[in-house]
Amino acid sequence: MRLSRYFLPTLRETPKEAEIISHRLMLRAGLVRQEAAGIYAWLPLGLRVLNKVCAVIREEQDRSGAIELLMPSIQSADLWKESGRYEAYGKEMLRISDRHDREMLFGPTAEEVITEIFRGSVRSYKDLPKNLYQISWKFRDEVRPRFGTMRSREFLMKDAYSFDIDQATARHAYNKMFVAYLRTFAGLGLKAIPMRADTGPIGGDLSHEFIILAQTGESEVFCDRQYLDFDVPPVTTDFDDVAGLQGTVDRWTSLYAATSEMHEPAAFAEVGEDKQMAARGIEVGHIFYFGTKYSEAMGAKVTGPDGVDRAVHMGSYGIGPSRLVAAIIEASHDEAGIIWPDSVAPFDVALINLKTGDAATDAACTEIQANLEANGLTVLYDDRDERPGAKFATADLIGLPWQVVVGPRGLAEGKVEIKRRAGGERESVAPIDLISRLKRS
Ligand code: 5CA
Repeated sequence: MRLSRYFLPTLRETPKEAEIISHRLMLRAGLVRQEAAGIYAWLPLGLRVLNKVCAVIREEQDRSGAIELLMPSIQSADLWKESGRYEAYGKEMLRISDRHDREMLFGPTAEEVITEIFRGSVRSYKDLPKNLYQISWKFRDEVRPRFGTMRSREFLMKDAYSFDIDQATARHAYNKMFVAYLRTFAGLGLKAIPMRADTGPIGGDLSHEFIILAQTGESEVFCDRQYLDFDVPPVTTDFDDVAGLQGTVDRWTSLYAATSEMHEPAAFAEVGEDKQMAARGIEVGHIFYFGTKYSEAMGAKVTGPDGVDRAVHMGSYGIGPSRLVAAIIEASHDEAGIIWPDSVAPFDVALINLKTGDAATDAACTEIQANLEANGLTVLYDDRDERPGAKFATADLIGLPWQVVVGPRGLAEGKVEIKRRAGGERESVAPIDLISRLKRS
């Protein structure tokens, strides 16, 4: 993609309304634009990152056996009256009436809709277990939307819902998501720690929040620092291995880790002082087992092997992709801008032409772009008629993992320069060696 033809409205000034670094950088780097309080447009560069985050999430959901579907964002209030949550949810729910004065709402989550789908289609224990997920926009009329897409009113959520015949199999479904989440956050270049959590309006008694440590995080967290060195379950993990998965979850829940709502100072005191960590964190995922809370209220039953009908055991499992984009920036930036982990970078390479208009330099850049793209790398080619300083600043700000710098002086010696955005290391290479160099790491 040529930058001169792209849509990248970067800002030179730091927007005053943005309190935290990720919000400032998302606005400055032209990733998002606020359209109303807590409501954002995703601009082309931001959308590429958001899509990459979703791709990593999908890959791990699919690997664990979950199945994707898509539910409506506008839901009928009747379903929520059945579950008893219509009144309970309060002002956070955006209530709408249609032209026939029917009560509708913009879904803040989808337990009711998925339960309705399930009860309409599944009758027997033989159809279980099932885990169905979607990635879709949710709306919560937060009192204080803030920090950009970190706590917005409209936000993207991956929400999965598991259905099982009894508590033991539901536990396995919970463990599958637990392990899929560990892999997902690692795949996004993040260290997330599962913490015992409060269940809030979702309900249930078994719940973990996945927290990323960051100074600007909204949650106060207390945990054993040894979690930071734990190995993430490998790609070869067998999700059908009940005992194996339980072992992994047991290990990842063996040490102290709790958010402030669940904090027990006496238990925390038993963690050796050198291992105690009191920090701030960002909640990027939240999983719940809530048993038959919704299935009983809404009549979602299956016939068991004994011929007797029983309410299914359910869990729900959320991740916030739009929040994650901000969280990744909180975890990975410097004073010049964003540093994207490779897995979510909007393009792999920023190709910088130091002398746009110079025939030889232009030709070399065009050829390098074509060559990189032919080898599967995505390239944002800065062909604008700007000074090199401005191009370097843009490249650092938008944080693509690699910069390839092409100028007449280097070309005269048969070289271009590569810079790794993360560490800032520079290297001179012949254009022909670019591919092998960039693919090596
Ligand atoms: N139904 C359950 C799980 S499917 C649920 O709603 N869980 S939740 O309330 O914890 O939300 C799931 C995830 O969505 C959170 O972990 C967070 O990553 C994201 N999220 C929640 N509220 C917001 C918000 N206001 N802005 C951005 N992301 C949010």
